[in-house]
Amino acid sequence: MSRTQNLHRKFMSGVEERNKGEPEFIQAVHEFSDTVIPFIEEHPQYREESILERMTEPDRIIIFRVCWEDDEGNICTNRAWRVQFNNSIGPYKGGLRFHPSVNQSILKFLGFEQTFKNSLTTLPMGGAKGGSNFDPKGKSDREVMRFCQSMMTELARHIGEHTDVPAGDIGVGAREISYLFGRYKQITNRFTGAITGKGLSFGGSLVRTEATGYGCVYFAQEMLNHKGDALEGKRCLVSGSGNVAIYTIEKARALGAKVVSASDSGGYIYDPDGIDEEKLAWLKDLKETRRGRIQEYAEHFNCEFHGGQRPWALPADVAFPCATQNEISEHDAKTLLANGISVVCEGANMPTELAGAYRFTKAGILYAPSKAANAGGVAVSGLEQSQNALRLSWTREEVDAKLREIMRKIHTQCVTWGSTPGDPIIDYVKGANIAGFLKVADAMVAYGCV
Ligand code: NDP
Ligand code: 2IT
Repeated sequence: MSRTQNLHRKFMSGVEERNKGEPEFIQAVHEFSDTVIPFIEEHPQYREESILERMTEPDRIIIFRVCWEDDEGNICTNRAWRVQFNNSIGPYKGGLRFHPSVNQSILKFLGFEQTFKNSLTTLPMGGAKGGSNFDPKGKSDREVMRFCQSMMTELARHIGEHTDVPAGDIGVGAREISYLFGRYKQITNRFTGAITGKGLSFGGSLVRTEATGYGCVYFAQEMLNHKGDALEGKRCLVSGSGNVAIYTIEKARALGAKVVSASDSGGYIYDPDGIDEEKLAWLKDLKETRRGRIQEYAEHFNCEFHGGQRPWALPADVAFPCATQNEISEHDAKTLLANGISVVCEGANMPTELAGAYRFTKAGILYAPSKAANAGGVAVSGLEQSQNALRLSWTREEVDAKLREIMRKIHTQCVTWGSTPGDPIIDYVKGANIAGFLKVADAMVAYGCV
């Protein structure tokens, strides 16, 4: 075992000891420190200042009870969190997730990843994440409204445009953001950009809805172009059918790729002809308006539905995992590679298990980790904050051009820090981790012991 591998093992045993019962958080730190520790060994000032030890401890975690009344008048109780991970380079920023699986480990991993993702965007944003084990599925709009209002009654004390700026994530879309912002504005009596993803008539930014998916496809395009290849004509797999998946499908299609799958927690559809414009419009209506299930797509368009499965056994050139964490196992990674996958671009946060991610890196394919590939969403959130502060709105073309430029810059940073002289293969995991680390680490060094 090499010296740095030994250091990594020692460091991780401390992290595991301090974060018992938090497997997702430990996984995220493991992946990050694996590439950052060798870098720190070459730059001892970060070791002398214990930067990695400090970075892996959140600034604070706020945990609170959320009580709300359902339509039958029953009092329901949920647990909510805000993990304010690191505000070294800007006010805390990151989404809110509503899903029954939400727990402290998942929110800590997301807040940790967000810190470096936000650093990569080049915008001044710290890292945070929040959410609740509340399940919006099957709830009426009024129930969701009462939950959001109750949650914000507490959350409002901890956020603000210069403090912490939440946004959406799984289970939190336009409807939830509107309810949350409405209550925030009422309580504080201030109309500020303290939340992003707002509606266009009340401070939202054009392209924010599309930004994560579009940005993810722009990143895949950057990687392919860098190798002299293009997305056009490529056969793509997408998982999920929520915000990120839908706009990944839309942009991939617009750039001439063929997307043959989509999924939800019930299973996946396989559409060998590709999801075209008309089918996508139908899918958007199904998911964004009718809140239906992906199985209905297969019934409506007469294609295959595979219940309880993920689409990774289908042969393809490019995979865009866009549903949730750990949705690509090591076995799935092996299957994808055996079937000739050449690009994996992560729309979801940490969708690949550690062992699967190592397989992609070892195979030398174009593998874009989530903190680089899905940063377009938070980047346009940052642009929404800028527009709110300026009290004006930019056009769709302006925001889209800025998003493209940000994704291009993230790609350049990954190439700078992920290249090895004499080796044409770029390690995007290493590149994203080191580039994301540097800006935060330099700020922490400058602040001294705080
Ligand atoms: P949505 O709630 O809009 O959609 C989530 C999709 O993933 C749904 O199709 C959902 O299916 C599926 N899904 C969620 N949990 C599971 C699960 N445990 N097993 C199987 N399928 C699941 O969320 P988003 O599209 O916003 O988020 C998707 C991913 O992208 C997440 O990892 C999120 O953190 C990440 N992300 C989101 C950003 C954003 O701007 N929204 C920005 C950057 C990253 P079902 O409806 O059946 O639950
Ligand atoms: O994971 C993410 O980057 C998001 N859910 C978006 C966060 C944001 O503040 O827009």
